[in-house]
Amino acid sequence: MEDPLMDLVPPEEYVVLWSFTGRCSEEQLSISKGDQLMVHAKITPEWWWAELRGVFGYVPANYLSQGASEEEEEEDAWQDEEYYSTYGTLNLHLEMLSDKSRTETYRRVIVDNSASLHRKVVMDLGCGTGIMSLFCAQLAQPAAVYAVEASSMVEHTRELVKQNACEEVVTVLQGRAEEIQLPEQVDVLVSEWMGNCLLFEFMVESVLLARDRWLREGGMMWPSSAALTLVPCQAHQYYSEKMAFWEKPYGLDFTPLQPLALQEFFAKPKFSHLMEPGDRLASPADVICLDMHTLQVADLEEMQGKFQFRLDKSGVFHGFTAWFSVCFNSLEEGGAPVELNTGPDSEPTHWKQTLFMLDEPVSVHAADRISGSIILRRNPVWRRHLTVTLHWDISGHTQEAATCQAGMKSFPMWR
Ligand code: GJV
Repeated sequence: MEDPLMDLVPPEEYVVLWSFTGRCSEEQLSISKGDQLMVHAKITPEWWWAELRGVFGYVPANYLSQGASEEEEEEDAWQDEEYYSTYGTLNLHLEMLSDKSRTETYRRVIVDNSASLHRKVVMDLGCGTGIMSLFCAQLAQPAAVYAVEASSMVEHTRELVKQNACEEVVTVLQGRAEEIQLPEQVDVLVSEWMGNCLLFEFMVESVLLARDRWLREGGMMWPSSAALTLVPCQAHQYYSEKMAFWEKPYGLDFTPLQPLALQEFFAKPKFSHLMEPGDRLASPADVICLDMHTLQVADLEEMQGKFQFRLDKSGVFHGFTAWFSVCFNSLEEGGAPVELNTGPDSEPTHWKQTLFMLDEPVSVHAADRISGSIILRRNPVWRRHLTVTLHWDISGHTQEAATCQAGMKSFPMWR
């Protein structure tokens, strides 16, 4: 048989249209709808040799596409129908409003800036039930607040504005921020757009587009900047619940299920993780910083950050924990900024933290160094999704020699 390497072409990126479960015995890959993979060789018209998250195997060619083209597909790529319908019921609004740390921070920003907001024009992008707009109208004296909301919640928002006697100041506009028309430019654009790992959902794109259309020159973005923070950590409890569990349940050896467990529990990041203070192996570091006044939509396609941690204790390196913070600059020259931090040292928020588990835990020692990079790649088809890739090098010293161990793992969020 001919060597398949003979057919090598430059690898090409494809996206998976339908999920497929491969057979290990035939060297096939299991792939999920929306996965991005690299095709290295088109071995036969039916079966291509591809790489997904560092693993090679055969995939059925007719399950792959080189990207969305038709308009209909593009709309679906934002999953807007599904997305906005989840904001049409109370559930998520209740979760956001019950998050005191989040909601009180936005209120604090308005209170601290109430004098400067006098006669200013404000846009509240994705106002939901209208809470920020109501804060503005009641705690400051803006000239106007335009509350923009695309979900059907907007019908109730109008009523709430009336009920709280703010209809003179607050105008509720129904529609997507990308499409609505405002009667004037605004001085302040306020929005609560942050998702898990900061970018998930990519509502930030709507905010940037609205900024470029409606924020007047020199206007203020709230939040004004955002940062993603990372720390190498232990996760004994999660590891034992999902992976060590199979070692001896009821005295039986279930370890053949561990590869399944790896795929099912550790392939994607764990949202809503609460990192215990004792689980961190080093001091956290900001790896990606965004300036909301200068950030461009094109920048969102790929963001990269580097890190170098020096471990302050020995333990087990199970993975990385990530969270974000945002900062609201003062409208007054020299005024103090307000920060909202979703990390483990701050008051908990509904975002909690995000845990990225390695495939295998690594024993590490105080003074070891973990350096590397994080890349957030936006999914080319599913525009609200992304893939997070972590590269790391662990270097340390034993009495005899220097040691070094490298690793890499990609995590789809969610597709
Ligand atoms: N235009 C109008 N409303 C929007 C848009 C948009 N482009 N995008 C999101 N929303 N922090 N991850 C609305 C959405 O319907 C919901 O009510 C709110 O903004 C989401 C805010 C929290 N999501 C987040």
